[in-house]
Amino acid sequence: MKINLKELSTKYDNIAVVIHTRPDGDAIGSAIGLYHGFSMVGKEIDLLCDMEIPRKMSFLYGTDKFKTTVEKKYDFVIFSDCGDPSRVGNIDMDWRSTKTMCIDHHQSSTNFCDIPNVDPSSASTCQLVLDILEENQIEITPDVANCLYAGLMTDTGNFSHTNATAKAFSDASKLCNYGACPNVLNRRIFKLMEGNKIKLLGNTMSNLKFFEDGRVAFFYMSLELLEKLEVGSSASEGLIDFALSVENVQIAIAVMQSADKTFKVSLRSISDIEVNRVAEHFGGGGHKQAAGCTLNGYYEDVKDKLIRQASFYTI
Ligand SMILES: [Mn+2]
Repeated sequence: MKINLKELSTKYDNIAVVIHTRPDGDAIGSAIGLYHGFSMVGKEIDLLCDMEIPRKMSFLYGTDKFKTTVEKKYDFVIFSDCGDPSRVGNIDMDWRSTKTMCIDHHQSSTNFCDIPNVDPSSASTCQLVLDILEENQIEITPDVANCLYAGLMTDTGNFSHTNATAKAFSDASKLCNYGACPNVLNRRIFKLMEGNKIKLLGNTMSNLKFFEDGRVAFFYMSLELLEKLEVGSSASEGLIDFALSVENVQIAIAVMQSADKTFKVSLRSISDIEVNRVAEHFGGGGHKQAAGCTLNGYYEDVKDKLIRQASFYTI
């Protein structure tokens, strides 16, 4: 057994699982899976995320367990679905002086933990957590199965990206056997949209710009627009997939202005185009078909730089 939950829970007093900022289903689901695993061996651990769990995901069991601030000193910290310590955002802890472990599947994962468990061949971190729970013979309840399924579902783009492999489907099947409900999760996570988000969708898509003979699609969400439509930063999630669904588009780029005036960039690509290399050029990272980075400067410059870099990868 690679990760023995019982052993860890007796060896360490205060254990925390920390996930990346702007948490997605995989980060949230994997952390809750770990919380469940530890609690089944009699250990109460803390879950940390620097912001509130997005409303879309807050129906999932266990999301009320997350804390946004660090209140104690931990002697063991697990970074789940988090390829680099900078991704934890405002979680303020001296992780360098504690024992750390990673459970992650990002290609761009940096080797910063004492105990690395990084498997880029896995479509989601939730599948790695599923393996850990099974290895530790932890009973997986329907609630926990739903959390893990939610992560697998979001990271495979509802089983539509190239990482939706036979393994992804067999793990999904396992989770269904544990009681996960794909139809409920599909509706809550992929279908339901808040009214204001539909407005944001309408606005961004009607202002969609095309470059490189239509191979690159680009849209921008200013802080002013987000405030006018009264949508939070998480409302942008998923909109980029509409841009990528336009015929002939190979790379979609979404730029969102943050409250601190930096530009948060999301990138998506069709198969064979490694958009993580575009993100990495600007100090970001991610997966081949879904990546991101943060840029500073003037909007027009940021836009030009991104489109120029993306153009190197179109076919
Ligand atoms: Mn993930």
